[in-house]
Amino acid sequence: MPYPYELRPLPYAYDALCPEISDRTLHFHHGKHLQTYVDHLNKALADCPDCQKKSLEELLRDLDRIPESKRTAIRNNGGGVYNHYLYFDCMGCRGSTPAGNLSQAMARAFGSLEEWRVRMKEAALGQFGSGYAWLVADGDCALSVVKTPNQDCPLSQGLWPLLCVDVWEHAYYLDYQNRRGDYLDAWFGLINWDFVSNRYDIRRG
Ligand code: MN3
Repeated sequence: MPYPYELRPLPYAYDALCPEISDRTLHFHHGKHLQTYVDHLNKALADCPDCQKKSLEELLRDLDRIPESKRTAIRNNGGGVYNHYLYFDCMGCRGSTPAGNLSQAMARAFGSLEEWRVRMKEAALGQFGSGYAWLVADGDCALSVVKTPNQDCPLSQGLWPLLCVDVWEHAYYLDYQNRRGDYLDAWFGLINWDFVSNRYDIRRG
């Protein structure tokens, strides 16, 4: 994904996540909200040739190496692009379960998939205001659950994001209004575990 960034299509149709997430929500979320992050990221990078040469991952991993005048805009809008692509990529496969190495690592870290769900929901409900809950791997490929505010990305904390759930109200308000917990319960059933398992294998190398 080099500069200038473009809005990547969803990996499924806008109505693929119905009824849990409506096509109306996805149209706004992908076509409007994410598009705005893409536009603002390009604007922030327009007069920073050094930043343009780096990948989005590199930018977010090393925010301290970005010129100070650009740092906040790239943190917010670069995170906005990266986090949304991961969020959308991690959905769309009902009935899948963690496979292979990821399944074993989850058993080590959480005991069971059910226990992971409890912790993930706790993190997502506990994120005050806007943000995300994440399944992440550390440098030793050990797993944990973290939450971040706004568009902050775990890459900036030296963690590798495997899976995230967006708990900004724009992700669920049209379908669930204030019921964030109901949205989360539905989201668990939409996870594309094959994608997440594969992402973990890539991280392990
Ligand atoms: Mn969002």
